Amino acid sequence: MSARPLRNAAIIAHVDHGKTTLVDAMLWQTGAFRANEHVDDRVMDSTDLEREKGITILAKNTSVEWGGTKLNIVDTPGHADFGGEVERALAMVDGVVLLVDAAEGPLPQTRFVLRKALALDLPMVLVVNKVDRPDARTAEIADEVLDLLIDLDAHDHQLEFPVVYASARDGWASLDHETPGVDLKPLFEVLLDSIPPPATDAEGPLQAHVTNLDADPYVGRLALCRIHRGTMRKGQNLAWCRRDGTVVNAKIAELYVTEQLDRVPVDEAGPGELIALSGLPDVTIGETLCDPGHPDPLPVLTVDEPSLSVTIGTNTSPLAGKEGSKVTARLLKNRLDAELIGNVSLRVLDTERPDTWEVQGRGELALAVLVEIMRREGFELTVGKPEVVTKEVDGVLHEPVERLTVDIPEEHVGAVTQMMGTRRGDMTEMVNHGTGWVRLDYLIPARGLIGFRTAFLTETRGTGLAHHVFERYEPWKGELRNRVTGSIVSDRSGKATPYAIESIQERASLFVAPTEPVYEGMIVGENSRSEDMDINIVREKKQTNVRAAGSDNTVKLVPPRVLSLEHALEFIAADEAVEVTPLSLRLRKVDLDSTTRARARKQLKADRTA
Ligand SMILES: Nc1nc2c(ncn2[C@@H]2O[C@H](COP(=O)(O)OP(=O)(O)OP(=O)(O)O)[C@@H](O)[C@H]2O)c(=O)[nH]1
Ligand SMILES: [Mg+2]
Repeated sequence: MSARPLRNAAIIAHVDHGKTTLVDAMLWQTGAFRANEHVDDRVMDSTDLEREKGITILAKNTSVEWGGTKLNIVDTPGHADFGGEVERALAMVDGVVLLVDAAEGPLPQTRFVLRKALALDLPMVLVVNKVDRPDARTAEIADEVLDLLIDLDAHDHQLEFPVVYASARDGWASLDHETPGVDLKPLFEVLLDSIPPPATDAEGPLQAHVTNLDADPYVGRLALCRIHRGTMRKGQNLAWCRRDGTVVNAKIAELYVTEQLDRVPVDEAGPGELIALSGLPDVTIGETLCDPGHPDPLPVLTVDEPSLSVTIGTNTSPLAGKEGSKVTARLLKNRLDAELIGNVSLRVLDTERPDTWEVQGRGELALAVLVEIMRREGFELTVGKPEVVTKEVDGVLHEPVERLTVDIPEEHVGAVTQMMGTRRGDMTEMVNHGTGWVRLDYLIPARGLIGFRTAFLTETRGTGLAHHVFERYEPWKGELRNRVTGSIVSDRSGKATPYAIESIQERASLFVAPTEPVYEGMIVGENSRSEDMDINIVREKKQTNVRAAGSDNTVKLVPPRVLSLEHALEFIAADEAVEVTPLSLRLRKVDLDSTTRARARKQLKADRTA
């Protein structure tokens, strides 16, 4: 084992402010790659979905060596829906690097991660990143972070922190905002100076906290731990303090530490190290591993509660079973249970249906990512409309409220303020940067944000930027209507025809193309009016012998609107669902039968007028 000095730091920031890019640069400049080696950008974003979406979803650690000191770095996701990953990462480290984009400044997730770091009283280094941007406001950012700290009730000692200016993309850092740097040396020096080394009680009885899980194809489940005290040895016996309070005897099989991007087997690891170990097949996050003579559990890790839920069930559409390999309720339940083990931000609850579960998560993206991963594994699913998770506080119904920041060109302020009003957003601040862009801050019920993005982009002609993060629970704010349009529903099964599409396309925006299979109760478009409309989308043109054959070809068809999974989930109403298979996304009514739906609509009208 190396007796090198050690530092553990997490990089935290709002989404896209450049965390993973900075880790790339740190790896390059400490010799992780050969000069001529081909390495993809953002090497830590290693899963398929991360590469496709260009965002970090899972926190991951790497290590670099600087001047003889080993620096473990945990790269965290910046998207609000994956905040649970950040909370866990903070449990592994002794300090944080807060990254803030020099042009965008602090945004909602900056506030969230900073609040978590303050609560743990972790020392902080501020890195103002992307100072190369032409619209950078480099000199203003440190003050904005200071304001944010004061707003978050930081203690006096937390208001002093070193500031480093950087361009992660170009691989340099500087202590002076007016002088560009040449490499990351200034950043490394500040980090080693300001992030304290872990407490080094190497002789005390072993105590290690399981903060994450991973899987290895050869040795099975890996527990990722921070060693808080003592030394851990390969093959050693452990007192395994379980979540339920019991203590079990266990034995470490393999022990690994991270060196750059690799997990390296070692015989022992000392206090402060971040390690991975195998040998505990059903270990879960938050458990403690101790010296057999000193079972001394650390508090079970807690993360913020989920605020959004969807129902996920087996595919019950008439087209079920044609495209996926995993279609049974049992397979689905096993998969959801398996997800719970590594993803502490999720909850799975039973519903009254034996083939459907309620899955709660941090936001639409977190839930959509789970569904996307499952469909790639071969699942066919029915996913319901996202609903907020409410709770009773002192007998009063409460709902989650989010902090929302929007950046928009000045000319859209009127339209956006009006739109926020109907969604019951309360404006808390308005800043005009004098650049033609305005920043508006809101507190808004999470319900008001369901389906918000599409409407917001329409209002701002695609230019607006919006970010939100959970703030707190507040009393229920009353009725709120998000979608003003109805659905166009197919009244029978068959294949959509050009003729039928042409006759409806002026009054609706359609989701299906000619020859696509449809079924009774499937949603084939969005009605421009507020009510639902059942139509025959498989209608063939009457053949007459007057017209020339092939006249269908002259029909001018508008291409169908293709919804992504996130958009589909945003779009659907309470009585609608999304059918997900490995190959297709279809929107449908929960109740497919057009007769019973018509009856229900009539009943609703009668109730309203009564
Ligand atoms: N101009 C400029 N762009 C940068 C810089 N650092 C990162 N970027 C760009 O910003 C984008 C986001 O970078 P990432 O490193 O993925 O950001 P992140 O903070 O890891 O994002 P999440 O993990 O999804 O929260 C990429 O397009 C980078 O190329 C920089 O110093 N200057
Ligand atoms: Mg990242």
